[in-house]
Amino acid sequence: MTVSDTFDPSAWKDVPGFEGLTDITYHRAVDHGTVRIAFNRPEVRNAFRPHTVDELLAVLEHARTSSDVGCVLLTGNGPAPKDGVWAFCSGGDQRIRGKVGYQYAEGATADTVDKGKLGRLHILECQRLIRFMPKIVIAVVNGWAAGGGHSLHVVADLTIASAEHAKFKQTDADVGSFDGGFGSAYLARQVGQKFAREIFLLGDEYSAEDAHRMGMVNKVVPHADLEAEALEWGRKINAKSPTAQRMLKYSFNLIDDGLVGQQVLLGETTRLAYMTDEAQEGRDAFLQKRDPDFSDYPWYY
Ligand code: S0N
Repeated sequence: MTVSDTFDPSAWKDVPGFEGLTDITYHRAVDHGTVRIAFNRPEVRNAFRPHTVDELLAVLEHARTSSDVGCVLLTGNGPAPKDGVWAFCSGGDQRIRGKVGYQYAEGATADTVDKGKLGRLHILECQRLIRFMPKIVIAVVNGWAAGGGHSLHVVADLTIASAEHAKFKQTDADVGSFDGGFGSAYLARQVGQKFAREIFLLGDEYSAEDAHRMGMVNKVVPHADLEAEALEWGRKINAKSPTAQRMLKYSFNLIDDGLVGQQVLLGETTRLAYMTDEAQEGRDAFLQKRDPDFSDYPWYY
């Protein structure tokens, strides 16, 4: 099966339960816990409409809750049939943006649509899933990363970019949009305030090499090798301690995530603590209606 010109069908298998996807594709590596999520609307530079975001949320949540998955690759299928141009993602579909009509869901009418869903920016929920899931997310930028697509690469843990086809452009201010969260403020953590402001305020186009020099791309790879390299990064990530990888991700996040970051990291330490005899003594003492005896457990120093 060919989903993209650079997709190697021998390296991937379908994920049961996700056969009906229309706007993205979802695959799992044949021999390790890496999944590949790809925008599948190359005719519009892989722009996402609300339905695309619904599907993205569903597969991200599946990856988050699959205990044998450690790494998520996010990319775009391509190239565009019309002109051969590659895209990672060009952000929100501007033909739909801001409308509050029943086009939200295919088949819905003005009478049947869930009005609570209209106009919501749930791509931000995807950003939060990427940010907080205890897995490593790699943006595999194979072409245009623009607008909300640029923000998705920013929020990913790592970015690998095609030397020939990756292009970065923050178009938000051209179309009256502004990602004031991770897309901008976290970008400034990566490239510094001056470059982040330049990227947003001028809206210029940057090559993979430019983005690497600025510090928002980890590695620039020949286009033909991009997916193989990303898969190899996934293999390396999956070979390491899941606990260590998770704690590292949350430790890196903490300084920018305030109390939520503290909650996420400390939630993981609570999970680890619950596995100790010491914590189990406290639980058992309560259940046995006796005083706990912590005398076996030292005050480590
Ligand atoms: C990516 C760009 C720079 C590529 O330029 P290039 O190669 O010259 O291609 P084009 O000829 O421009 O495009 C080819 C075809 O694809 C269509 N198309 C491209 N991008 C989009 C898009 N985002 N939405 C809809 N269609 C798109 C073109 O129209 C063209 O179609 P045809 O062949 O029929 O003419 C260039 O394409 C570009 O600048 N694209 C727009 C990038 C952009 O501004 N994106 C939006 C930025 N903002 C966000 O993403 C915020 C999130 C958001 O908007 C949102 C999301 C969900 C819900 C609500 C919102 C909201 O803000 O309200």
